[in-house]
Amino acid sequence: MDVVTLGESMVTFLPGRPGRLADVPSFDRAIGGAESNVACVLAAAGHTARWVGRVGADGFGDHLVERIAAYGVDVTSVRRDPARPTGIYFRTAGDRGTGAHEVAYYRAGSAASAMSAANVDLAAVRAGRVLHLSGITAALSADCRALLGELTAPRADRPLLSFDVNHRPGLWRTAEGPLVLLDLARRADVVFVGEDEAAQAWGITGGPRAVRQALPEPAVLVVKQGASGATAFDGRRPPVFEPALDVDVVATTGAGDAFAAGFLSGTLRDLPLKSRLRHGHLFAAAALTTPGDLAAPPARDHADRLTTLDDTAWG
Ligand code: KDG
Repeated sequence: MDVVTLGESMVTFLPGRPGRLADVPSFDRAIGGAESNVACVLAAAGHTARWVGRVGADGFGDHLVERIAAYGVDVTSVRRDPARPTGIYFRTAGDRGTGAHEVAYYRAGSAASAMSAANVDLAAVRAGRVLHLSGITAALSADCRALLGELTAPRADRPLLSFDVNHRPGLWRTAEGPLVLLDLARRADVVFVGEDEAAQAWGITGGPRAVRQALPEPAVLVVKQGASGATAFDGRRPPVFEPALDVDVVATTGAGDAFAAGFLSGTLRDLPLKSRLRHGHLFAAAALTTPGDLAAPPARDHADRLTTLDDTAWG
């Protein structure tokens, strides 16, 4: 198995038209969940991927498992909880200029929030070359935080640990969120964080180098700089900045997951840092130009052709 991801997936309700949540009359059902998004995109990019999660024994749980499996993701370690529901969420169409949108989560007490080291198959989680986790899971419950603590603890057979900070202030019920996220990021081998997240969570405002100063531990740190691009630090050479593709944004949700999947795809293939960043941007562009949280990236040979275009084609 190339990659295993663990986290909460939700049935997502996408607005039938733009406007405030209060005004949108109908929604289309889709799927979301940062970590299963990463698994789906990696599977679509030709990697073997497993998603580990917990959903209710309900129709929404069936829908999630079936849709994620249809991407080619291994779902054999997903557990069903007869006592708790599958999480769902609604969102509005992003503002065309800023991408800002309203989100309404219905996930408190969800099946996924009951994940713990006692009910998750830890061997299945550790069975990949890469284990991808995100800060969203830490916000779900104390049990989920303890599970992440267990999975990120140093041990000889730990897979390459990838961590997307994914700071969701609206999900945290305690004030310790930023510190928990910093601690988890420090334990990981590959970390993804937005410049805006670093400012919001940790008060770091000096750009990518300031983020690196505060987070020297991960072997690879990727600081995402929104529409302008991303900077990667690997400790072996000067940081590498790559501009993002200039696309007409339909919805920003899921773009960070697609970026992480692209970067990890390049990591699994041992591509140079610049190429990993370009795969990240390319996969993110696919997500940015669709309304849902998830979009399949270009096929591998196509992605390779696009990411090896001359620098002039890349901004
Ligand atoms: O990154 C996209 C995710 O935010 C979305 O799919 C839903 O996992 C989700 C969340 O917790 O917001």
